[in-house]
Amino acid sequence: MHDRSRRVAAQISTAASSGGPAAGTLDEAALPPDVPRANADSVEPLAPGAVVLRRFAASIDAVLWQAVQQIEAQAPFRHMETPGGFTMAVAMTNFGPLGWVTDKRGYRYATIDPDSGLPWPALPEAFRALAVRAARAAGFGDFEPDACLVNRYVPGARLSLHRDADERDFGQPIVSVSLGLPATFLFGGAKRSDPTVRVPLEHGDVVVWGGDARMRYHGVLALKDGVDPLFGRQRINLTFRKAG
Ligand code: MD3
Ligand code: FE
Repeated sequence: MHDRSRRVAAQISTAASSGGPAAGTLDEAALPPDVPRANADSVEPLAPGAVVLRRFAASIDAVLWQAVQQIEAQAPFRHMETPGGFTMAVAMTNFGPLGWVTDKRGYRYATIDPDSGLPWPALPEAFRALAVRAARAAGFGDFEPDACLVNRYVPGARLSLHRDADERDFGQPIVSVSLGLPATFLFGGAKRSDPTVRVPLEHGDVVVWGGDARMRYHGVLALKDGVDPLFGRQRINLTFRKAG
């Protein structure tokens, strides 16, 4: 095992055995106002079931960026419509056998891109490996994603509080990868009206949401303007799911 992996593994076992607060409460002590940012491969327990792997994806950002650019040719980003008739501020597309879609008929996973009539682009192996490694690092050894929702935020775009509830097995985690401009993530509770905690997420940060965190409300504050050296004036978020 490399030194780096050993350090991460040690930190994870510490995080896993430290107990933390009761389910449904946030470990405020794990969320200092100034979370370290440039700290390569640090592991932070965020709440029961949620682990932040700071900059876990940073070393393969060029591969991720290339694939995100290439997806435009087969399955371009689009602003989907919610069942309530609103157009989403976040533009979306998907990699993998299943893709998340929303329209007037509702939310669902679909094997065919409704805009093109074609399957979604295959999940690149580097994406799959990244998600599997992150899930394993957080204690989910049997995670095999079949869906990768790709969210694109431009300055001003936000994602309102929601739960991810369209997957079959809520025992499987969701792995999220933040790329490009930094964002403030809102992490709520079991009810929409529960208080939220703000979590800054930067380029390369990976979060694994499982266990008691899996069904909690969450969202993203309006993206602040800026320019990322690689991704430019946008934030890309990948969410890996076992949907089917
Ligand atoms: C917490 N995306 O695509 S990723 C989404 O940054 C979504 O684009 C956000 O919420 C984004 O559904 C946040 C973080 C995330 C994903 C799934 C979760 C947080 C979660 C599921 C349960 C709890
Ligand atoms: Fe979500």
